[in-house]
Amino acid sequence: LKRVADDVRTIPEEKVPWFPRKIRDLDKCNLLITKYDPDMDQDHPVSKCIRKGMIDVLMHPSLFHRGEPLPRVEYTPEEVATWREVYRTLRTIYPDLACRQFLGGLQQLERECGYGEDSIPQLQEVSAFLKEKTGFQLRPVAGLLSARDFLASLAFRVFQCTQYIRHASAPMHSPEPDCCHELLGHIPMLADKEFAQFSQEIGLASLGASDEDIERLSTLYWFTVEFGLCKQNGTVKAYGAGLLSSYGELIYALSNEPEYKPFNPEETAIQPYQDQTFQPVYFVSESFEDAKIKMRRYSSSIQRPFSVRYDPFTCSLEVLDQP
Ligand code: NLE
Ligand code: FE2
Repeated sequence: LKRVADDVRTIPEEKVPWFPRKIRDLDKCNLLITKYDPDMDQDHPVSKCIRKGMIDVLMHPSLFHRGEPLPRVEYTPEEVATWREVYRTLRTIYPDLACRQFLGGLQQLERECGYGEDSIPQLQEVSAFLKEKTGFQLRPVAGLLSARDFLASLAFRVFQCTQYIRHASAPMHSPEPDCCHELLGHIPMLADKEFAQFSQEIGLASLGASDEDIERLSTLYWFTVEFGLCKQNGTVKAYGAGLLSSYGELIYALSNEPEYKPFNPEETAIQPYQDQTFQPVYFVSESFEDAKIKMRRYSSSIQRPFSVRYDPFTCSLEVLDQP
C-alpha cells in the first residue's frame, strides 16, 4: 500500500508546487522573508520597524476573507511626522517625474480617501477605495513575503501590504517595504484599471510555476511594478512603486546618471537586481500597453501542464488541464 502512495506522489501533476485556488487559501500564503534579524542587529532602523510591524499585525487574527475590517494602527506623533516629511517632499516632485496614471490616482486618493500629509491613511479605507476602482483589495502583512506567496495573491487582486512605517532617521529611502512605500508607491497605480490588470496577470503566470520561473517573474515584477520607467509624451516618467516612494531614488532614476535599457522581458527577467540601495539599471517601456503585450507574450511562454482562469464572481481559479 505504501508503495502505491509513493508512486502516486511521483506522477507529474504532483510535482506542480502548491498554489491557492480560492481567495481564502491566501491565509496560507504568508511566508515571511526577514532580511534583518532584530536580535542580531539592534541598531538597524529597519529591523526596529519590522519588529513593531510584526507585533501590530500578528496581534490581529487574520479575518480578512470574511470581510472583517482591517486592523487600524495608532501611529505615534513621531511616525506621523515621518509620513508628513515623506509626503511633502515627494508631492513636490511628482508632477514632473511621475507618470500620468499615478498622478490621476493620487489626486483621486486626495479627494476621496483622505490622502494628505497630516495623517497616515488606514488600510481599511484605502482597501475599500481600491475595491471600487479596480477590484483590488489589501491584506495586512508583517514584512517582506516570499516571491511565490506575494505574486500568488496578485492573481486574486489582493495586494499584501505592510502597515509599519520606516524609521525617522531615513525618510528618503528604505530598502524594505513600509506603509509609505505601499500607500504612496503602489496604491495610486493599483487604482488604474490597466495597471491592475497588468499586476494580476503577473500573479496568474506565477501560480504553480517552477522556482526558476518564480525567480524570473519576480525579477520582472521588480523592474516593472517596483522600478519601472515608461515613455509618455516624449519624456520618461516613473511608474514603479519603489521609485515613487523614495525621494532619493526617484530623482536619481530620472537623472540620466544610471543606465537605461528598453524593457524586453527575456532580458529583463535575468538582470541582477539590487535590493539594498539604488538600482544600477532601469528598464524603459514604450508605453503601458507595450509593457502589457510583451509581458503577456512572455507569460504564455512559461511551460505549465495546466492553464488557469480567474473567475471574478467566486474569487477562485478554474484550473484547466492542457491536452
Ligand atoms: N526604496 C523604496 C522606498 O524607499 O520607499 C522601497 C522599496 C521596497 C521594495
Ligand atoms: Fe513594493
